[in-house]
Amino acid sequence: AELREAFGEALVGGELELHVQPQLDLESGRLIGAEALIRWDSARLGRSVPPAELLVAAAESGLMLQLDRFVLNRAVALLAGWGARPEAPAHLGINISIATLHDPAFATEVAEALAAAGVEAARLEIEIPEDLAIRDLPGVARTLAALREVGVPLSLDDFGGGHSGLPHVVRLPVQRLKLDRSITAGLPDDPKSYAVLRATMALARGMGIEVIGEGVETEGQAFALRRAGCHIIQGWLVGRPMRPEELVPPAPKLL
Ligand code: G
Ligand code: G
Ligand code: MN
Ligand code: NA
Repeated sequence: AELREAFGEALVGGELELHVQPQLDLESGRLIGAEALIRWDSARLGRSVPPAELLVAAAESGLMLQLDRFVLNRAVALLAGWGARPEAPAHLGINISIATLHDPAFATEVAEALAAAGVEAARLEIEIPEDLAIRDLPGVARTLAALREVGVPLSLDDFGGGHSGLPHVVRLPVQRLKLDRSITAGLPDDPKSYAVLRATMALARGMGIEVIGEGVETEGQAFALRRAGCHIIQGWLVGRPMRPEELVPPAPKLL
């Protein structure tokens, strides 16, 4: 109960922040994107609250929609601040909850937020939690279609992490698959991980979409991904989630 109250205060009181984790294109050597991840240092609780716990507090207090809107608006403000600076990431991905994806009006809010800040729709990316998309495709289909109409790219998060069903995936209007870090963790040696990687690359090629390798911690993992044709990576090897102003171009040793 105290957690829920504290969260409600944090949401209006400015305690929530977005950190960003860089995504590197191994072909061009450029920082091409970033993922926004929520962070909460609670003064009242005297500790930083992990995202999983924060999300439970948001759900239990009925504040998930407000949290998603906060994330949307902060992300759009970050993109506006980065502007057209050549070293800034071209796009920023946000994580959105199931509840919000059931609300077709969300697409209108996204369009309005982008227009108000003068940010191109192509620069904001929306990450769809894989389990949700699979479980309730009809319920989110309208919102996803509306978001595509706005021009926002969609990515399917945690792909290959256990919930995926191929027939569903091919019906989702996504531009990117984010390969789950449990698969990356098995690279380069585990044959099953490598099989999932290859199958994912073949699927993406067939659909004409991109794959991004998540949770990349070692050069061996990056090399295995690249060899399989996956040249966009995210993970500690490239950078930890960090405050937006700390985001810098990748170190040359990674290229
Ligand atoms: O940053 P970290 O790896 O601890 O995030 C843990 C989980 O919380 C991830 O699965 C991530 O998708 C989710 N998450 C992080 N930030 C957000 C957010 O702003 N909104 C939602 N809905 N989920 C988030
Ligand atoms: O589910 P989602 O992909 O949104 O979750 C992102 C989560 O993964 C965040 O909690 C982030 O802190 C974590 N993460 C990011 N990079 C790495 C990594 O290289 N290794 C591990 N173990 N976790 C990572
Ligand atoms: Mn994500
Ligand atoms: Na993921």
